[in-house]
Amino acid sequence: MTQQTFSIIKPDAVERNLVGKIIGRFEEEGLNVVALEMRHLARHEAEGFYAEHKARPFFGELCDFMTRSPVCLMALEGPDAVAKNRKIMGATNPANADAGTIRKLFAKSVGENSVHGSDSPEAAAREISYFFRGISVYPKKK
Ligand code: FUP
Repeated sequence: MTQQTFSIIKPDAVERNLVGKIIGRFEEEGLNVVALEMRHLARHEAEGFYAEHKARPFFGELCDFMTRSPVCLMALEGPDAVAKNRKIMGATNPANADAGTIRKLFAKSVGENSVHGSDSPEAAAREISYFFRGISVYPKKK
C-alpha cells in the first residue's frame, strides 16, 4: 500500500555532509522524496515535535541537539513507507542497529542518531502536517 512517512536528517548527519548519502539510500529502496526543506529548528518547534517525550530525562538534551544546527525535513512516499523507513533507519540505539542500516553506518550515539522516522501512519500524518503545508507535499502521480 502506498503510504507517506516523515523523516528528519538530524544535525549530526547534516553537519557531516551525509544528506545526499541518506536520501540516496531512501530512493534506492523505493522511497520517493515528496516534500523537502532545510530548516534550523526553533526551540519551540523541537519541543512541540517531541512533546510525547517531555517528561523523559533526555528531553532537554534532545531539544538542545535538534536545535544545534539545521536539519533536513522530508516526507517520503512508497509501498509501506512507515515500516520500510524504520527498517532502513535501524534501531534507536546504533549499538543495537542491524548491519547496513543508516544508524549502524552513521549514528554516533542513542541521542545523536542521524535520522528520525515516524513510528505509525497516524504519527506520519501528524508529523508531516506539523512541518509542511499541504501544498508543499507533491505525491507522485499514479
Ligand atoms: P525513534 O522512534 O527510534 O527515533 O526513538 P524514540 O521515539 O524512542 O526516541 C526519540 C529520540 O529521543 C531518539 F531518536 C533519541 C532520543 N532518545 C535519547 O536521547 N535517549 C533515549 O534513551 C531514548 C531516546
